[in-house]
Amino acid sequence: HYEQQYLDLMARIWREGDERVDRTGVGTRSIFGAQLRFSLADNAIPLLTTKRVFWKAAAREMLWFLTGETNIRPLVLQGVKIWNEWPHARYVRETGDDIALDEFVQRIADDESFAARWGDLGPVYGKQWVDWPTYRYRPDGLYEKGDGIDQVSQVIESLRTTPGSRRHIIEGWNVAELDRMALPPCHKTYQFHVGADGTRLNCLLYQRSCDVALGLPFNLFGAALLTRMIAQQTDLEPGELVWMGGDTHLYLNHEALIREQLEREPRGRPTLEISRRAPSIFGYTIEDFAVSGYSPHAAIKAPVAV
Ligand code: UFP
Repeated sequence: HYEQQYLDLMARIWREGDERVDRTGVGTRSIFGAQLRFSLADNAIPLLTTKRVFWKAAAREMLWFLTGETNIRPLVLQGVKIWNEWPHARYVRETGDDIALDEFVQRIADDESFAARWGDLGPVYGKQWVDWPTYRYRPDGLYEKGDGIDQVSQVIESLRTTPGSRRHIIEGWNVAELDRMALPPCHKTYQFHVGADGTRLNCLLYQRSCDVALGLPFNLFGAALLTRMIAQQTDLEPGELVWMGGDTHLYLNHEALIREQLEREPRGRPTLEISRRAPSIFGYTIEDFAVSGYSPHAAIKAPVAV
């Protein structure tokens, strides 16, 4: 079963990983360098079945990236909670106001100007993907702002015109702007590749840092969905998703989740259907996506390290 790779990775990290004190102070067991491979052919999707993964949240997040948005408000209004902890932590840190997370999120939803001030994550994925900033030298030696680069459109164009290229890359790691991001990109590089017979689109995701229990299930689904949308837009068949991790870790406070999940058996092979071809990569909506054959084991709750 495709999921066994994930379970094996989880078991190996828990068994053999180096214990490290990480940035969050929670502590991890970690290995450096890991690879997973999943077929995306015939609508196959690397969605975990040993616990319920709320794939719609990952899909909404992916659509949000494609809009170039970096404020959490549109996600909050759709009930997607995955980014809430970061702005909340910053708010508490910078104002000293010890507001509860739920209350903070409610304010983001209710108060647009509060959201504008406190809901922004800085120039994270969406900004870099579709509007990577550029600068021009002026004759007087100063810089001025140039037009932003839409990497997503450029990759689609290059896949269409030079499918054999080895340069189909969407990059999130904008070195000059890392210090303004709430979280420097984890899934930082997506490389696309057209398979030897010229009909299949493969994707390699390089993730520099990976929370295997909570982050990876989302990141795999997101990458697969992005690949499927781009394949549809470029008239290619979905090929393979290759995932590569840098610091690939389990948080020590996820022990209960890990023990529970490793006792479960994968169940069935869900598929992802995209019901229509949107006019462009930016035209998809959540209603265009359906997952079938998904009857996973129950969700497992665990705290996210901020
Ligand atoms: N993380 C993921 N996937 C994501 C994301 C975050 O696994 O999509 F946004 C995890 C990895 C790590 C933490 O545990 O969040 C980021 O911390 P750091 O920047 O210190 O690597």
